[in-house]
Amino acid sequence: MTNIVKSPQVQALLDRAAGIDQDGGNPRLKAIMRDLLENLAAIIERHDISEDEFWLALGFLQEGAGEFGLIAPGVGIEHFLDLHMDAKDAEAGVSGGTPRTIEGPLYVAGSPLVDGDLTRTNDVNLTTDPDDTETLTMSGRMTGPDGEPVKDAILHVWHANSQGFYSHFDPTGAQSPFNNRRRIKLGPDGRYSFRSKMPRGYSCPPGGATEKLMQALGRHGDRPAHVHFFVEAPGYRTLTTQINFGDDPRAHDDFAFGTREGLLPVPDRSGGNPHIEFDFQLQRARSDEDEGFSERPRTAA
Ligand code: MBD
Ligand code: FE
Repeated sequence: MTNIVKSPQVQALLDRAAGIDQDGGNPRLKAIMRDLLENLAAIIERHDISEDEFWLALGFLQEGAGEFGLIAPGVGIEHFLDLHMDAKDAEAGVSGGTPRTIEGPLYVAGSPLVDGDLTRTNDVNLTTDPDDTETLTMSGRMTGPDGEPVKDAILHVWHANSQGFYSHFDPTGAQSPFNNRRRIKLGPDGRYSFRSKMPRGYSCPPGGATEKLMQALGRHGDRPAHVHFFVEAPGYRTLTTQINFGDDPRAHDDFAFGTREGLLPVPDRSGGNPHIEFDFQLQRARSDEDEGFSERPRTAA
């Protein structure tokens, strides 16, 4: 195996390419680019990557750019971001509450904000398109670190329909905007309750870059059925999470690595339709930033 990455010639090339010898530019970006390029060079050397292979990979990324939001969870990096945030929390002595898990690429900002204060309403419905599958109901409590009810929370919910498709991203064009998407404004008691239609698991678009990559890795591109949540509330840290169904045999076989212990409630089917009781526990915000959302670009409609 050749061994040139650490040579003075290549090190000088990497320094210059990352602008290390220039005053201008963004110092953080320069440091990260320097590392990225050196690691890329080391991989080329370690695997003796040919010109053909290098340009094939670049062409794949170029053509698949529209699916980067799907490739990131598919290769486990979105989950790694969670593990990294968990590790930083642990280091800072921050713990407790409902586990976070990946947002995924299919949130749409601006969904209808509906009254979910259970002293005023008893019917919050997420599904506005006809769907001939079981009704799913979900309810529970939103509490803080000391078990206190969280006041005035907004619970964002989004999930697929019975075909595994999300509104705004449905290749059949069948769904109306914001089907299975709501922001539910809770009352002072922190209780929530909604009804919806049972989602099916998601599969990557057939023939797309993510599916091609998964096939080349000997993997599949499917997610088990799941329901996504953001929880925001004054004074508390915004939570990004999801649930899977604890009785779903495929719950642990997620191409996007979103499944986590603590996020696998088992539906109660004794009343006919599945009902899930799930309590959210939030951490207290330590800064304004904690109360906000990541600046990830999101579809808005
Ligand atoms: C999804 O529905 C999803 O939640 C993720 C993370 C990736 C692809 C589809
Ligand atoms: Fe999803």
